[in-house]
Amino acid sequence: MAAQLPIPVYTSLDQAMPDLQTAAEQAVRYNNLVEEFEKRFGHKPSYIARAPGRVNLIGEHIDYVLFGCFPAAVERDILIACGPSLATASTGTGGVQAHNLNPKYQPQNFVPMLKTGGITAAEEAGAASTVHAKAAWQLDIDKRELRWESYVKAGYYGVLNRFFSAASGTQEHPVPVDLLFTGSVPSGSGLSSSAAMVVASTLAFLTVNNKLEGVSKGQLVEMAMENEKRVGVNSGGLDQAASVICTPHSAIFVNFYPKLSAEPIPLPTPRTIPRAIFVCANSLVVSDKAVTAKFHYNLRVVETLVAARVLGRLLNLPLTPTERPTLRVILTRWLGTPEADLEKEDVKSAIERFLPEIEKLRPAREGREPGEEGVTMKEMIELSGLSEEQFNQVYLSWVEVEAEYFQLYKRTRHVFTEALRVLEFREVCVRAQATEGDLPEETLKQLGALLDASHESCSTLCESSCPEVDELTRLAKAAGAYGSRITGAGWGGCTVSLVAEDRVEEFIAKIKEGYAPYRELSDEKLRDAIFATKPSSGAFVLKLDA
Ligand code: NG1
Repeated sequence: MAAQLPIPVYTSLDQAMPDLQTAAEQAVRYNNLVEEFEKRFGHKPSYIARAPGRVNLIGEHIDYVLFGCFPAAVERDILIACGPSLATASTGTGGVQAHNLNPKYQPQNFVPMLKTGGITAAEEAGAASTVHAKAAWQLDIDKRELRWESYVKAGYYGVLNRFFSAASGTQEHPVPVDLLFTGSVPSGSGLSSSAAMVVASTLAFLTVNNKLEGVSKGQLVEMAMENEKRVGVNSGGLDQAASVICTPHSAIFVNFYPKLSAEPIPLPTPRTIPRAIFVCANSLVVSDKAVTAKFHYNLRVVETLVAARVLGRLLNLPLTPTERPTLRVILTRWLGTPEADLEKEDVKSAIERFLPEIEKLRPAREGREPGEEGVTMKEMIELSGLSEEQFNQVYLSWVEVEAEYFQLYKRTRHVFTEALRVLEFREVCVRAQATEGDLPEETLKQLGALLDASHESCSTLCESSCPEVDELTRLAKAAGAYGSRITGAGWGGCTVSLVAEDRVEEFIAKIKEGYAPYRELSDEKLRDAIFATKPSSGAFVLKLDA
């Protein structure tokens, strides 16, 4: 249901913020952005599009396999002041002037081109306004290099191809747009600055082009997911769903199969004795996800996809040579139940029953050195039952990956145990919600134990952690956290820890003392690196006075 709601459009900050104090605090930032926009572009912006980052409480590296996750939006966000451009001469049809308040990110101008097989439709037909039947919009995105405007272009792509392509039957042209960005989500930290950038950009282009009406939250998530793939990471929908669908005071249980759905679940902390909150701590190890994708993120995507086929074969399930089922789909085939009939409780018991089956994937260890317990590319192709050509076509033609050994068993074990922990986490929260009066500390201990187990699995089976993040989780536990884990894609980035509210200051002081990279930081930088989070609202548009 939450995914079917429209994107909120507010006319004042009081409507958009969970309380008046937050509205007053944020007003300074919003006003400054509007003033700076006017200085740079010579006219007032019409809207501010806003998309938050997120902290994933539990459920890592399972969204692209289509298992549910449990994120909450954070208060840190991306804001874009935007409006139709007056500088049509320099921006052209649908041209964009994109500026960023952060001087690190240089202003960028770009114009989308409608191309048919390498030449523009205008070149082919000799008229700038011709929209060719097979033409598609193109914006140059260099996937080898991380550039801030790539996320803006990625957001624009989906809007162009959905609303301004010949296939959509329109003769309309996109309007030239001026954009001014500001952001408070630290990049490369696992708090999803990239998804916030793509969601906010998609939203800004939809709004300025007057295409927001009729677009549901779920549709915006799907567009943003598709758009983000253009930057080179084959991500699932966790970040985009959190950034778009979350509501204040709640996390969401987001499910991707058989279709996107989201259930807001209030966190039990306000009624637990003691109260507890989530604290994010940035390891300050920056993971450049787009650049390392071939041996980190995209490799996990391919390993889990191949594991699904191999497991399907070992279990004698029906498989066609050209399909690429996920582990979630393999579970459904093994159950033989139509997916629509499955409730969360059924998925949970199905996973519990399925866990022994995945042992079939365990590689024979004979003749292998420790640490080489995966399979080579040659072995993996053999196990898939496909010819080398078929295998390359289905699993490698759309993505670049690099590994000596592919860890089909470890990744699969991570996926199913993590999917189970998410459902258990949800269950504890739902039970707490239904309980009258104060909740016992036991509830926090249960949630904490699930966070710890999740981290252990990310570290040893998914292998998406790094020594610094592991150290931070150990320090967090020693400083009294109920549980602590890596959040987000990993190989750096942030941890999230569940901490008793009355011990947060002491907790932060202990981490500062224990984690060497924090000792040098100024108070301001430290506040940026380690902070308590309140679940915030999802994306919205603020309509400004004309
Ligand atoms: P972050 O932390 O934003 O890089 C990535 C993926 C998610 C999910 C997590 C791991 C993107 C945009 N997001 O998140 O879909 O797979 O890793 O759980 O790539």
